[in-house]
Amino acid sequence: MKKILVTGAFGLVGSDLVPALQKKYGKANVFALGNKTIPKGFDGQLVKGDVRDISSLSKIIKKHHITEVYHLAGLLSVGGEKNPDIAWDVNMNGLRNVLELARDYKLRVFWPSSIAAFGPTTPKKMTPQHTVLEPTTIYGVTKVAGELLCQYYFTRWGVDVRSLRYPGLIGYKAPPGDGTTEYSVHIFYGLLRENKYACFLKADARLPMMYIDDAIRGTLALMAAPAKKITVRTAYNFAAINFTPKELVTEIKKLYPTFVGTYEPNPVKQRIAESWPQSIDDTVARRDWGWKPAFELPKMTEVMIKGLKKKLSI
Ligand code: AKB
Repeated sequence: MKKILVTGAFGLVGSDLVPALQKKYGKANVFALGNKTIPKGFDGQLVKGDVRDISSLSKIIKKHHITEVYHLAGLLSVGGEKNPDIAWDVNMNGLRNVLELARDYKLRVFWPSSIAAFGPTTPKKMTPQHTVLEPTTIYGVTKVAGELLCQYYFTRWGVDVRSLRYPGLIGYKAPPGDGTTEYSVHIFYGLLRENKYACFLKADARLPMMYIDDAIRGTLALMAAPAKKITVRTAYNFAAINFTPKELVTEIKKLYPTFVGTYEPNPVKQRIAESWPQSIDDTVARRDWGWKPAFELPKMTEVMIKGLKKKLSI
């Protein structure tokens, strides 16, 4: 039986991934590693630690006979610009520690890359799998370096590490993180709390996005695929939908006609958004391990509102 460790277990991805893994493999076999933000009433196996500390990670892996790691802990784009040193330390040293332990203990690893690996010199529309990677954020730099490190550990040491370039992910279980695409989560809190939201990006800032259920399904499918099917050992392009803040506001207004969406672009966040692609070509993921998204913008909007209303008891 697999024994799974999830780092960053209580962030946007972890909050949905941990229950999905618990359902698939049993609560006894999934260990959620949290550092600071551990929600009250978490139902599962909790371990405490910091991914920057290789000896505590090693003890956890040995003690619980871990066979697979979903290494999600890391800073996002906006958080990274506020503190580049911490972003480098957590994102790079955390990943390197996990890969070192994966080599020693023969672990399979999932690590998320991001559309942040791309930059202003990357083709913006239907960005291909293999293309220019010249990001302008420290977060993006850690994603490119991380992708290459994963590929290095695979080719040099045979570590079975797999990765996806996540687009902006939208979910309601965890509070939104300190990222650029996160306006698409904040907007639903604004809707339900005040019936208005001032977006920190321009109305026409088109970005690749995905509902969290699609992201979790894709992540589990990638990890379950036979190793011989995995032809990309940096990170797969991974796509579902793309929209602008204005298009999201329009979609929300179909359900809540009095909702007011305004635009107050923040220069740092807008610059980051402008440096990223608008749409992604995920042909290689579709071909290699059968990726296919299920959520379009209208369905995502409906499900987000329903889920968040329940969470906020509205
Ligand atoms: C961010 O905006 O920083 C993240 C990402 C696209 O990786 N959501």
